[in-house]
Amino acid sequence: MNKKLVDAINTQINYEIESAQVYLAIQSYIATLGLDGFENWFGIQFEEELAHARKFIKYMNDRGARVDIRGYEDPRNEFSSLLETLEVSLAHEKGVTSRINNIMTIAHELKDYSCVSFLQWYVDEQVEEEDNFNNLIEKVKLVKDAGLYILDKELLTRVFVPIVY
Ligand code: OFO
Repeated sequence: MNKKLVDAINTQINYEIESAQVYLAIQSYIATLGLDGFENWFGIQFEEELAHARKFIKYMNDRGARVDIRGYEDPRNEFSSLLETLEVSLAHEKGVTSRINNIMTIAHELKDYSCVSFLQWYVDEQVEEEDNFNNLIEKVKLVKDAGLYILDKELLTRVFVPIVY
């Protein structure tokens, strides 16, 4: 693989693991609010981010490219409300989408069509990631305390679905 693409994917692998830490920190904060469903939901989000990293790592291994695991910045641990955690999460995912799109641009420039095909999964996944947080923000704004209780119970049912890598 071209070094420029290897470097870009290496950076993204580490950012996916950093994303997992972002959501683990949010999960820890939400645990203090007594919202078991949201706590569960963010725990699944943590698992998904690690799976995103592993899927990239598997692909790099399959292409004979070297993966470098690096250190991370401290995630944010303090928030003022549930809604703020969701808004922070949506902003985070928009940043991830931009990063994935940049890697896709590099893959196109290098005519690495295997990588273009592989990256399409992440392009599609980011639509779902942003949609998830947009939906939760809208729902949390719509419901009052009683509704929040019902929504929280609904989120308890989210389970981690392993991805293929
Ligand atoms: Fe890996 O998609 Fe969220 O961050």
